[in-house]
Formats: sequence, C-alpha cells, structure tokens
Amino acid sequence: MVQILSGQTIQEHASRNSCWIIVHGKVYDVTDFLDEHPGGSKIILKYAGKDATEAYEPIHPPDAITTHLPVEKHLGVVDPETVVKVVKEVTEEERRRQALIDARPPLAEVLNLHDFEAVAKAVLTDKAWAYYSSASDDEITIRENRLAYQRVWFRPRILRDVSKVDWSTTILGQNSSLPVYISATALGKLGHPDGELNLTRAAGKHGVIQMIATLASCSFDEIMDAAAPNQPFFLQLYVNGDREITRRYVQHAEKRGVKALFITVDAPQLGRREKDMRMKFVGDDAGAEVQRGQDVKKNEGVARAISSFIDPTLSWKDIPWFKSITKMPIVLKGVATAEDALMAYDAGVQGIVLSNHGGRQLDTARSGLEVLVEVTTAFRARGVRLPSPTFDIFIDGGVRRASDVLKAIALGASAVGVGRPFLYAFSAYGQEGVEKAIQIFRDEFEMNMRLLGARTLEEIVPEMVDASALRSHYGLAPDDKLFASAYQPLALAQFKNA
Ligand code: PPY
Repeated sequence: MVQILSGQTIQEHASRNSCWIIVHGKVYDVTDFLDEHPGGSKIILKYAGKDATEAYEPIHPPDAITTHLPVEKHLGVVDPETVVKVVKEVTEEERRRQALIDARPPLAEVLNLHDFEAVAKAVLTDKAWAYYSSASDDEITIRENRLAYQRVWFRPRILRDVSKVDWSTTILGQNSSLPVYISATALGKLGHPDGELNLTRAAGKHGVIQMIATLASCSFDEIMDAAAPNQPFFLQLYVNGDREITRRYVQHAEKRGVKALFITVDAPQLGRREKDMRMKFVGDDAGAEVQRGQDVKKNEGVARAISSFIDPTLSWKDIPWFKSITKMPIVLKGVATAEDALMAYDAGVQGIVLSNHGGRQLDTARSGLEVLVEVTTAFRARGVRLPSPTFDIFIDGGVRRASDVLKAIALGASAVGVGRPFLYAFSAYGQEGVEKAIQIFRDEFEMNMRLLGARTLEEIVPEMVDASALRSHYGLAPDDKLFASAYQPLALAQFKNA
C-alpha cells in the first residue's frame, strides 16, 4: 500500500535533523543523504519540507533519487490537494529569455553550426550557457581546437566525375549516414526541457549514432525507450569509485543493445571552468558559505557540483576488468599522445578518441587533429597498417564544418565526434535544430567532397591535405570571425556587495 502524505506533514520535516522532500509527486526522506549529496547539503535543505521537482529536474535523471536512496526512505506520495502551490515568480531573466526565444531567427535562416551557438548563447540561461560553453583556465585549448583546422589546407583533385558522392560509413561496425557521431555532453535539460531526447529522436530519424553521456539529464532507459527500432548507440562512461555501480551500468547498457563503450580517461579531476565556477556567486548566497571556508568544490558551479563520484585511481590495470565485464568494443576517450595511443593498442582495446574534452580539462593540451598526425606517424613506424580493421582512431573537439571532418579523415581518423554544436542546436530549436544540424552536415559533405574530387570517404587520402603547418602554434592563423561572434569573454568576477 502506497502511503499518501499531506503537504502539512511533509512541511514538518524541514530541517537538517529530519528532511523530507517531494520530487515528481513522491515523498523522500533524504536526512541521511544530505552529506552525501554531490551538490552539497545546502541546496537540498533549501527545499526541505517542500516540492523540489523544479530544481531537481534539469540536473538529475528522473531515476537518480530512486537509485541512490534505499527503498525505506521512499515514504509515499503527496496528496496534491494539500500542497500549497508555490507560485513561482517569473524572474526578469526568465522574461528576457522568453522574449528572446520568441524572437529567434527562423530555423531556415540558420546556415551553419556557428549560428546555433549564437542563438543558444542568446536564449540559454546564464547558468546553462556558462556550463556548456566554459572551458578550463585561460580557454587556450578550446580556441586551439578551432585554429588547428585552419592550419590544414586542402589539395583538391579535379576532373573525377563527382556527380555522385557518398559520405556514409560504418562506425565500430554500425551504419552511420555521416562520418560523425554525436559525442556525449552532460545535462541536456539545462538547455531544453526534453534534454538528450532531442538528440535521440533526430539521430534515429537520420541514421546518426548518439553517444549517451553518463551525466545526461535524461536517464539511460528513457533515452533507450525513445529510440527507433535498431537505432545504434554508444555509451560514454565515467568510472565510479564504486566499481559495482559501474559494472551494473555497463552490463545493463550492453543488455539494452548499446554497441560500444567509450571510457573517459582524461578527467581524473575536473578542469577549472571558471565561467561555470563563477555562476555560484550569481543570485544566491553560496558565496558567503565559500567565504566561511567551507568545502569550496561543492559551490563551484554546475560541473563541480556533480563530479565527486569520478574515480581518480583509474589506471591501465583496470582495462582487463573492463574487458571481463563486457563484450562491447572498448574505446578510450581522451588520449592525447602517441605513447598512450600505442599503450591503448597494446592493451587490446578497439579504439581511441584523440580528445581534450572540448578544451574543458588540461588547458594548453593540443588539439585532437595535431595529436592525430603524431599518432598515425607512430603507428606506421611500429608497422601497424592504417586504417586498421581492429583499431579505430577517432577525434573530437572544435568540429564545426564538414570540411573539418574531411581533414580529420584524410589524416587517418575513422570518424569524428561532435558535441557542443548538437547541444546548441537543441537548446536553440529542439529536435528540429538537431535535424537541421545533420542536414547542414549533409549539404556541406556533398559540396566539399565534390570540390575535393572524392566520391567516397575511401577516396579521401592523406595527399588531399597539406598539414605541414599543423604543429606551428604561433604561425599566422586566419581570424575565426564566426567563432568570435559567439565567444563569450570572461566577465569580471563580481565584487561582493558591489
Ligand atoms: C563536462 O562537463 O566536461 C563533462 O564531461 C560532464 C561532467 C559534468 C560534471 C562533472 C563531471 C563531468
């Protein structure tokens, strides 16, 4: 029998000693969980005795609370008649945002992936924009991810009858209409109420593979349940300090048909994304807590609030264990040198992603594109034939054009991951935005392959690019005007009481 609790009873449990909250109409006793909450106890206590759904929803998958709280703490359901409706005040920011959403340019006017970023920057909440767009430290690497592509030039071939061109491929054995997969990005509901489902629906419709993020706002099962028949997925994995949780998660994913496991290996600690970290000072009193010398991390923006479960002890020694718990191909995401690429190959995994985590981890780490040349050179020196039928090299970071993807393929990548542009596409226009982003890629692949003189991806060969300037970091680079128009410089930190 499900117990029905009145709003009044729940309100009586509004302290650190007894803290009940309502989420999605259900009542939970979170008293013992307060100090374990990765986002800190303070944020929960704000909703003690009240309905926390609105605050809970954008950050947590719907099942986060049920999986973390023992069943005896699931107290029952709230009697809706007895809850005093908290009429949420529409803030000035929300009013401004809604006006901007209403005034968005029609989707037909969006011509390239940069446009999504410009619209997303305008319509996202400050907090969401800060979290999505932020990168670590001085944001050198995020800029370099774009610039690297501009240091590689094409050597197109002519007179090849390019009336028919085909850019479809297979990625880790799965058909893909593009040599691009949707890379994992977290917290999709900060950008749009349907979160990652926008990606799922668009990807299913257009034959694109989505990599599901461990820290997606939608739960893993919600995403799988929204899939088209036989729609392929990859899974991105943050390895939990509690390996049993990781084992269950991976094996559940495999059972539900996920096709490959991408283990994130570049985030033993979260990079300092200062734009995101500054958000804690805006509009709440968390700054005071920091000044009292309490645990700073729990008050440093969205990302740091939820990162404490990631296991920094992860090492090469764990690879055999991963192989023992799954038959899915394993790909290490976040390799940044030829040395580690060769170690991954020797460890018997099926691939690597040359990635700097969208510039969000080690600042001044090199671009995936530059590392790609180092890696393919080292593999060839070792006598490994590329492309290898048993080992794939992917890259991600900074891809905004099909021409970027073609450069990566020419230099030896099997396919390319694209994260933020799809996130911005659905933040700005929902599922339709993602579909438009895919269409933009198609149009650009068609044109660029024709102009390059390549009818299939196999015909994109190393001789079609001049990458001789790639390693020269201080050479002249063209101004990236489109990127600059969407780039948000670091705002000065607020002075207290100013
Ligand atoms: C990132 O923000 O870069 C992520 O990969 C997701 C994430 C979010 C919060 C904590 C750790 C990682």
